[in-house]
Amino acid sequence: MDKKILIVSDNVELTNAFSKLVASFHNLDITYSYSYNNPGFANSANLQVTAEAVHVKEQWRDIVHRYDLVISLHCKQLFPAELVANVRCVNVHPGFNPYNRGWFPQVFSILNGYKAGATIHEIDEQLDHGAIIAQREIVIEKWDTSLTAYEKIQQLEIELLRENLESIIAGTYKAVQPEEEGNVNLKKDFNNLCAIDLQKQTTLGEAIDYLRAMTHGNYNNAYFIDPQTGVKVFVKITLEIAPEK
Ligand code: 0FX
Repeated sequence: MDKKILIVSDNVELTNAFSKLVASFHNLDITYSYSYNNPGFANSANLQVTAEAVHVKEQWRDIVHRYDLVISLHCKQLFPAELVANVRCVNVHPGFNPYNRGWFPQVFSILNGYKAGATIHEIDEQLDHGAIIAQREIVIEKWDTSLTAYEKIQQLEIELLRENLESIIAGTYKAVQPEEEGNVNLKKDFNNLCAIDLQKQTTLGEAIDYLRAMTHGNYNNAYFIDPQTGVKVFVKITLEIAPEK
């Protein structure tokens, strides 16, 4: 009988990569889905699969009934306890658990120096917390921004998926509980980071680290308010490695 798998994702690139990886597998019945509050996902020009909206808190009974396995590829919804207790749920996470679990891990790794990377783990009731199936670290260089670190992490997530997909689907991996609880950052922690205190005393090294942590392509993250005019100004940094002489 076909194994029924639900993919829940709010990340188009990972969804497309996953669909390519499973193309060579047989006896799988895969449903792709995205968060009910992220309708733009389904209309994304790049999306290569058909996907339906899902509200995991409201639909957990149906999901448990219908699927043998749920895989989250950056699903922005928290899985309820009833869901994770009744069907095997696996998460692909853009961080090196248990360090900087939660929101935008590489941003916090640039700031606090904790390990960054990708982790595939079983989902339990806590955020990015369950037993680890596979993980690998990336090196964050002094010239990396949030974006360049994130690009490395996303490639690593796809590699880890490629290497472990068979055992994830079959459930034959040996998952290991993280040795520590680590630390968690929430969306509000990131939002708090965005406001620049113009009076804050720091070293230039720390200031550069802060700005590269907040620089992610076109996103407007870090900002200050001009005290004279009240104008809000977004700040990004450009880092360029000098050519070798
Ligand atoms: O999907 P995702 O890469 O990851 C987030 C959480 O970090 C992760 O822990 C969770 N498992 C997942 C479900 O949700 O987030 P994103 O696609 O919204 O953002 C990707 C990167 O873009 C982020 O790491 C930093 C950057 N970014 C994003 C937003 C929305 C910004 O710099 N500013 C922003 O406002």
